[in-house]
Amino acid sequence: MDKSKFPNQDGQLDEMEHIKARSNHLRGTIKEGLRDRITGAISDEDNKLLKFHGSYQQDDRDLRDERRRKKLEPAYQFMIRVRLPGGVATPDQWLVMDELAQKNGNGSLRLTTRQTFQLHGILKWNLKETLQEMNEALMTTIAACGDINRNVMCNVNPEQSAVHSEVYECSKKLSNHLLPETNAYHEIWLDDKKIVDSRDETEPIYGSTYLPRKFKIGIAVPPSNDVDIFSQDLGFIAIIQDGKLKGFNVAVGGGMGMTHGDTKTYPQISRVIGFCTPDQITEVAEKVVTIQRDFGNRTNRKNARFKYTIDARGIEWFKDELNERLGWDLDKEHAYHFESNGDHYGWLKGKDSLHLTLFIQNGRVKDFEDYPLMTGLREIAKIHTGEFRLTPNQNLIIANVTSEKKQEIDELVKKYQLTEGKHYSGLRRNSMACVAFPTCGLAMAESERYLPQLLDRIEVILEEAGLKEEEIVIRMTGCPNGCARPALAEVSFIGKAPGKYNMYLGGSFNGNRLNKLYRENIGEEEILQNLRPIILQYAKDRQEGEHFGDYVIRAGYVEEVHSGLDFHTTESTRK
Ligand code: SRM
Ligand code: SF4
Repeated sequence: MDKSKFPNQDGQLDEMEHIKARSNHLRGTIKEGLRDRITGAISDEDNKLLKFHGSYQQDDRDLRDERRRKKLEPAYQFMIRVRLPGGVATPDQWLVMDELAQKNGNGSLRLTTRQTFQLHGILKWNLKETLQEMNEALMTTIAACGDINRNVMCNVNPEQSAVHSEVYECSKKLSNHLLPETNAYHEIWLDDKKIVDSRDETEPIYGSTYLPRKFKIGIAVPPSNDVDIFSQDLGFIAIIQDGKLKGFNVAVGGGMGMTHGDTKTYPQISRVIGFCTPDQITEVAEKVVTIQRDFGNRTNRKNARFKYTIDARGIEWFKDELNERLGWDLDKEHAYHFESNGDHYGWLKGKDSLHLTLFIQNGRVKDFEDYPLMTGLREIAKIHTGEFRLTPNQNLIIANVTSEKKQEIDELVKKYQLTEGKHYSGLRRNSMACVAFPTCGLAMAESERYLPQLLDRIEVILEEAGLKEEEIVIRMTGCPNGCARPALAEVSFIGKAPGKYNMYLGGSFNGNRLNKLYRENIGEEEILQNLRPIILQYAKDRQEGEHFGDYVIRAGYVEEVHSGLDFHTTESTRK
């Protein structure tokens, strides 16, 4: 590949750059690899390209050792991620996903932290059929993963229906505008004939090596910051005046991922740089993406995210570059205020209809022993006439329910115990955990399978402190990649090794501040020993309305972190 196309790149281009360049616009040899019946896997190079098609090759890590002992190849299987802007799905689409999970997947659906579905456990032989059936239900997986713009998030907003539809339309517009142009997806999965000679194919926005790294966009509608706008590479904050959408503040350069022990990597919060109108949103997004395309680091993937591109050159450089590419200047940002980054559960009244938000623990939809969640949601999908909205907190909204349908839905909720008899603590209602074991190849510790247990024990302390109802944002991930956005939680745990976590404190309740390392590499007993005195003290000393994350800073447990650049450097523990 021609390195001169990318200025500011010292050193050797990362191998992934060469893979993209020679991939023939993301085709590689995926098609041939799927036909190979000798192995359940595809080649490493195709696996890297497959991400752009919305799928990852994985293996069941619970079975790794046993299969190795038996000299069998790992239990290869694939994860499929749908591209679902704003997390909106029709009841029919829900039913198709449910059926595919039963037929080809592991019998469960995963609602992700970016408002979409994931299927796990798909065998190579079933990949194509699964994608085709999704396609028939008008769902695609293209660019759900890979070095490209991913699923565009959008506030789920059950309260302001009119604004929701407008903002949701913007998220679809952005998502479509930033899709790759290659016909590879259609050829490989949908048996499309080659429409053009692929040598003549172009990618007007991305170019043939796409972006240096993944790219994420979200739209928030204050006062809700459910999309965690400050974690996005590019965020739009809706400015509503007199009930009408006036435009968006533009925020750039957020991101959560880091590597343990590598202080050149860090989570970062985005910065608001100006304002644009709804008509300008795609132009702004496109220009921002091209700046990352041209200046992002293509030699070191660990420093290739957009946040590093901006931090390396400074926000003023970025603003000038953007204004120059736009040919006009962003307006001055407008005032805004966020209250929380969580969801509001139960029934809420929109403009013309009703919305029911259900708590889905860690986004896992399956039938549990005494809790037939998947069956219950399937029965609701069969009668529901509105839509489903997957929330950025891994929960689910049965949206746009007419008053006539409400009773029927209530009966199903009761019959399948979807909320009935479950009184979740404020902590659990505000919890998230990433997938981690057994499917995630990068997991260092359990997350989804462990957090509920840890919460049981923290809830005992909360009960003792009289804080069972207190809303505290708690998040866990199995490694520092940050898939449940842990750096923005009031309390978080990031996996280091089996049963061992780093504990962070001091994020804000509305998601506008990074937290800080408090204790390193601790197990469950130490977690509880460390948390208990802080929680008891908080119950005694907190000021009126003071959130836990603010309290731990005021009380001196951790320093406030103002920027990701200080994440590793401010004093770690004062108490
Ligand atoms: Fe993630 C990689 C799961 C949201 C940062 N993420 C992965 C992979 C694909 C592991 C891999 O590369 O082999 C995980 C698959 C696990 C599995 O078995 O399903 C994975 N990420 C997830 C999901 C499913 C977590 C969940 O519990 O919901 C989320 C899917 C979102 C979606 O629908 O698109 C998910 N990942 C996130 C988020 C949160 C967000 O985007 O709002 C982040 C932090 C924000 C950010 O990007 O900065 C995130 N995932 C990462 C990273 C670190 C990127 C970095 O900057 O260093 C990786 C690893 C990588 O890219 O190298 C990663
Ligand atoms: Fe896997 Fe790490 Fe993401 Fe969790 S945070 S899903 S362990 S990559």
